[in-house]
Amino acid sequence: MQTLSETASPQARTGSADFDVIVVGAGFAGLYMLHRLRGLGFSVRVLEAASGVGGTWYWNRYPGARCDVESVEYSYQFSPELQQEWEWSERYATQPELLRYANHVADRFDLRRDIQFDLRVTAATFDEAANRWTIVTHDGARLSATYCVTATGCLSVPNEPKFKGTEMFAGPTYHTGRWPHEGVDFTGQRVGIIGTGSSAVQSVPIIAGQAEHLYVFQRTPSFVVPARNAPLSLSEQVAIKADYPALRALAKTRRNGLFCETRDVSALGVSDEERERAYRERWDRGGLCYTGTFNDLLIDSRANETAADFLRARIREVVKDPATAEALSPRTVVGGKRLCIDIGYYETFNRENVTLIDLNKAPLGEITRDGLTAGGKPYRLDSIVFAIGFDAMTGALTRIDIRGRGGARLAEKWAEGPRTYLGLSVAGFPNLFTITGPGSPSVLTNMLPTIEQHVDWVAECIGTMRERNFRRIEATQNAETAWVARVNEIAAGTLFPTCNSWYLGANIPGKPRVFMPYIGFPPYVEECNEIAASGYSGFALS
Ligand code: NA7
Repeated sequence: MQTLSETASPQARTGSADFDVIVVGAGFAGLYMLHRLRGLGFSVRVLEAASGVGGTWYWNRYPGARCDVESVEYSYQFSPELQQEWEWSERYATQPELLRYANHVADRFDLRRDIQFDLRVTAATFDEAANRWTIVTHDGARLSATYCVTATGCLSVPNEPKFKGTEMFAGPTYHTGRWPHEGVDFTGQRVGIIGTGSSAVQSVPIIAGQAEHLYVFQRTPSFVVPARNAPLSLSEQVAIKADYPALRALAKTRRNGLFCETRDVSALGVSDEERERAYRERWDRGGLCYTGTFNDLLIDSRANETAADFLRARIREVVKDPATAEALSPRTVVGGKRLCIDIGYYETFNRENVTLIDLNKAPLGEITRDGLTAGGKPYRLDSIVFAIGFDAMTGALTRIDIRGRGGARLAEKWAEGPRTYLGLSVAGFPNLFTITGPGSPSVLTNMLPTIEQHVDWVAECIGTMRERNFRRIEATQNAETAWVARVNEIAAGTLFPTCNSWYLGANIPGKPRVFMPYIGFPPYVEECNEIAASGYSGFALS
């Protein structure tokens, strides 16, 4: 076995190297996985396609990009010192600030020496005889490890623009999820943006402030609540930091892992005045808490409609043109697609230089040399922005040629939808762990605590394997089948499946329509803990 110092050099890219664990991805999950495993004395190598750490915050540099979870919550808690020393400047951190934080963590815990950047993992094959994973990177380098941990992120593979004629367009095109590092100045340009999810809601006000004219091409309007972003004062930070352990503990009792509570009251069990007052209070507070105004918003469509009515009324108050206000008003379920939080999104549609095009009334035709057509009408454009989202949750995993026992391919196994046990492990793929994989709470929660819970569980599992002299762990077929059924059963009791969201893969043509996240953080954590305490029931160990 080579030592870490021998393999840390760039030359290792063309050689081979053996490790206890290879981690794919150096976002927040990969960084913490490395730290934990290193602490247990394992040899670890992290392979990262980007030139730096940060994962989604490395790539998503579009104008206005910021996290929709509050910065004091969207942060690690594994190190009380880190938690106390880092200072967030705003209620919602911008992408540059989040990237600075990721870099700070990498430096503070001396993580870089075990990370190789600019290396895209293309294949991972389990060798049964050797009981090892062979990992192949884009440049042909081969590395091997007893365990492979994927920390590839839930929103890391952009949805490719497959519009007819894209290649004909004479001007530049941009994808919000792969924004140029040097930034883009749209001054004096006619810009078209396709998509109205969170990335567009954040970038539209800023692009509109630069462009000569901005055309927003909308297929489905999003529900949007105000962020109420503001600088975080020193006194606010001091108060939160003094109370951090209690706040973090409380968040672990919440379905979505956030500080703010879901009120245990039905939207239909209160008077009209009380309901209006409750929505107003959450609206004024701003942020994702809005869906926690009542306990039945995501399970009862009549309850949800009251939350939707309140939001639609707010759109009409802001957007002056009634037809535009109506087009911006969603007819879907609040929270069924991820709620967006905004800073001046609706106000932007009152600008003279902004036009909303409802693609339901004027379907997208094709992209041409000079722009695009919608409803048969040509729109002359200098630049096009694709804000069309991601091949979420499974995209990063199925793009790697992952082969388990008997050469079985993960992408084939998941052809009808992802199948996992706990969202962490896949039958037929021993010693493979998928951090925040499909079938775990992941994107329905605050990602950072969820990542930490998975990483801690995996680290403890690998440590226990070593302690007990086991070399192989694999989810049983029965446990996996039962888990997939449970994930679906829970989702079926909610309104989530009614929306064509990326939670269901519905945004990607041809992707199987299967609800991927597990709903409910606390029971999930409890179950993971019980499984570990029972000696890993549902897994075969040898
Ligand atoms: P989203 O939320 O998936 O939004 C993508 C948007 O692009 C959405 O409005 C889509 O409409 C639209 N879209 C996708 N494909 C097309 C085509 N072919 N034609 C027209 N419009 C299209 O991605 P974001 O990047 O905004 O946000 C992702 C997550 O990041 C977000 O949920 C937060 O968690 C942070 P559709 O709704 O599918 O009709």
